[in-house]
Amino acid sequence: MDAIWDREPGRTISAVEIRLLDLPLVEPFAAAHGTTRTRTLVVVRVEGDGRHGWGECSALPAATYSAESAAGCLRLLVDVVGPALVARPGEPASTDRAELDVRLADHPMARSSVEMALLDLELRRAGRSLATHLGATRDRVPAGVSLGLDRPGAVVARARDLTGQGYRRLKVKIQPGHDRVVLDALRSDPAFATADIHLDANGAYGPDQLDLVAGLARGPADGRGADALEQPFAPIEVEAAAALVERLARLGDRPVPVVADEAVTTAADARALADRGAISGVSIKPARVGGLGRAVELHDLCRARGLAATAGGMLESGLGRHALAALAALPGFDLTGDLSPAGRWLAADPWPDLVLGDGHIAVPTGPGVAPDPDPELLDRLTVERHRIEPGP
Ligand code: OSB
Ligand code: MG
Repeated sequence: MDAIWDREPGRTISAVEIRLLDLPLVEPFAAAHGTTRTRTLVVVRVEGDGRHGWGECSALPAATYSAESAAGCLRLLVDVVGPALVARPGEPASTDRAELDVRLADHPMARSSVEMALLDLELRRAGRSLATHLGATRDRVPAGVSLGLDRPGAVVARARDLTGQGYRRLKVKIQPGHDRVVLDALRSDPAFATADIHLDANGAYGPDQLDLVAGLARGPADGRGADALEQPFAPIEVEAAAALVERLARLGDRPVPVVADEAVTTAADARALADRGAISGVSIKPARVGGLGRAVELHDLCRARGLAATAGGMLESGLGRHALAALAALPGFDLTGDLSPAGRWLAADPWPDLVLGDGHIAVPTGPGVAPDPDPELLDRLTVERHRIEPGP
């Protein structure tokens, strides 16, 4: 899977183009880690042998969810990674994998974008779809959608609209003071009494709130609870997470999964947390974990360790969303993921979007990761453009 990083003789990258885009949102998206108002987004285009490939760096406009930001990734990609990727005359073509990995070690989202662009180029060359390359076993995946923080009544109205559109899972953002009341508002509506509802706290709870958090999960005593709890505690609160997993396990033989998002960057993170009993599932986001290759590695790890897996989104453009849909078609994703078209939040997007139909997202079958963006819209939404070619 990671072979894409290896230097292949004769396969050179002749130019790298890095763009900073400013994509308008349909409306602000609020979560415990902050509110996203406009989708500043970095994309990477690699060129070689008369072909090209596109990659998305899904870092958010500000470093709120993780330590990476779009602006920070842009600098790293423009100043360090781009120049390392292009071949210089008289020098061996392109940097080798180990070198790039060192440069990108602390920037999984930047790494993910480069990997996606190189992979897109290779897959287009081979006429192969990403889904086939990753080992997809399904041609469509159930659609799931994430709902930002809002007043309970507004969340219910939003949920009604989204289930009407066919979404099969609602991932509802929560934070202290905005949890039970939202869940109760949903569950007391007959439309959502048995709906698949996940709660995502983005680490907003402290260890002293274990009782409250545990009380949000569906259990024998509370049929109105949630079906999954995503990142209730901050990543460092491993003991609280372990106590939660243990407490939920006592409630029945099909315990509500405690899904790590921010707490897992690497497979080693997931192994360590699983060893301590502090997770029962992982939201696998290609961007957060450093790319699609590592996402597949985590998927395999989840299967081997009996952990639930869900494909997680980062408010990507249609490009990143195409990659997410291909990944989500792997057999180990047993919880419905963040599988919604980018048009759910982007008011304008140069990339073709995923298609929602009959409560499912069709897994893309075309060559490469995604079709090409609309060049005019791309230029119109570009705020910075850097082209890196071999130096003299
Ligand atoms: O915590 O899952 C999260 C978006 C940006 C950063 C973090 C998260 C999210 C979402 C949106 O919840 C999920 C999506 O892209 O559909
Ligand atoms: Mg999350």
